[in-house]
Amino acid sequence: MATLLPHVNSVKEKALQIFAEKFGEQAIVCVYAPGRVNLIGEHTDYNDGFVLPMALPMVTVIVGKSHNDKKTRIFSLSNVVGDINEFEFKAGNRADIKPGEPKWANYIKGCIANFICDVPAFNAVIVSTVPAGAGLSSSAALEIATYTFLETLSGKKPEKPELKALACQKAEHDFAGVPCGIMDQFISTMGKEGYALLLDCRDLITKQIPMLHLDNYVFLITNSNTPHKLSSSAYCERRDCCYEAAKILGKKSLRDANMNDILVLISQNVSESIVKKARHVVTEIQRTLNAAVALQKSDFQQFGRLMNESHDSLRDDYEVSSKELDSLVSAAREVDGVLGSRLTGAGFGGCTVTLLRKDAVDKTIQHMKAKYSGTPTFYIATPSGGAREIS
Ligand code: NG1
Ligand code: MG
Repeated sequence: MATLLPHVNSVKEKALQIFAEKFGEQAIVCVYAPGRVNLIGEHTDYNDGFVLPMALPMVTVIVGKSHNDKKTRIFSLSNVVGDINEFEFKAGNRADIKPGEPKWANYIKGCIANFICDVPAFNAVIVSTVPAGAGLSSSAALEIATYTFLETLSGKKPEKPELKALACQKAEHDFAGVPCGIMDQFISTMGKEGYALLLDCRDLITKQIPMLHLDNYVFLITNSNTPHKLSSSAYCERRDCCYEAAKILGKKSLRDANMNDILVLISQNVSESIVKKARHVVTEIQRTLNAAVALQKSDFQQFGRLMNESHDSLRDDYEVSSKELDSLVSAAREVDGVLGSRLTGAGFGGCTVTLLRKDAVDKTIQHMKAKYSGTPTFYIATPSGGAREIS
């Protein structure tokens, strides 16, 4: 059976109750932001390419209230937080806020530092159902939830939602030290119920793709429960390879490269590793565009094929899969009714996403469990809405 996710309202009730116990009064601001699953378009965001994620029913909820003394106090209940789940710091000039320990608080501090104005001190409780380190964007959910909380608290919003996503990406770069692309913050902000989001990471133009006639099909997320280590050098190394390839080709980014350019790299005796990384990016950008067309046409067979090709390219060319992810993907593909399966997120661990017929869900889960050496968790991914205030 797939794990049942609590409804956002029950997460909110829990957060409100903890707030009342902790701070002896009622919270008045309640917001949430979702995690996401990327359906296709992996390691393309920082290459100015296309991505096709959807927002999940997994959410980070923040409830709180501003007050007149000088200290902001945050209490967090999520699996990201180790032993220290309470944190306080001096509110005031946002330019004075610096990253430090505990690490989880840096996402929050980074958002306050990158907000459009100074905010008063506040008390807050954070409760999240987005698993951490699983490639489902727990970090973006925390950032976007924080930013949304600050918007509601201050009554001020940036002119465009893009600026919110960019401010949170900057928080992740500067405060968490993760040089991530823009996909996660965008989908957590702009997710729409029933839609996937095609995002052009070059000019930040978005297109909502309706997931029509999905009735008989469903996306299944499988958490390998082998956490990925993102800030680990592997992500940065891949990024540097791509930038190097673009530089050799005299292009601004690999978005401007095509298969001929891959041949150019080969003819110039560029290292095989760089050629393969570039080839993944070039082919993945095209696959993502093709997948968006297939989804729009409800051509799920084609969508599934493209998911399979994406995984194979991530495994063989980009070299970011793991034996756990490969084994989950192979097991899924063995079941009749499965149209496609791939790793999702940065790789090295985390989750897979599988497109399959609804009536094949139970036997697919059973088969994947039987074939997998570890203990996986399963979630049905329904396309959900982006961050908002909850009244
Ligand atoms: P995950 O692994 O889901 O956190 C990371 C990046 C994305 C993107 C993907 C690969 C972070 C926070 N996010 O996602 O921007 O580059 O890898 O497609 O690093
Ligand atoms: Mg993350």
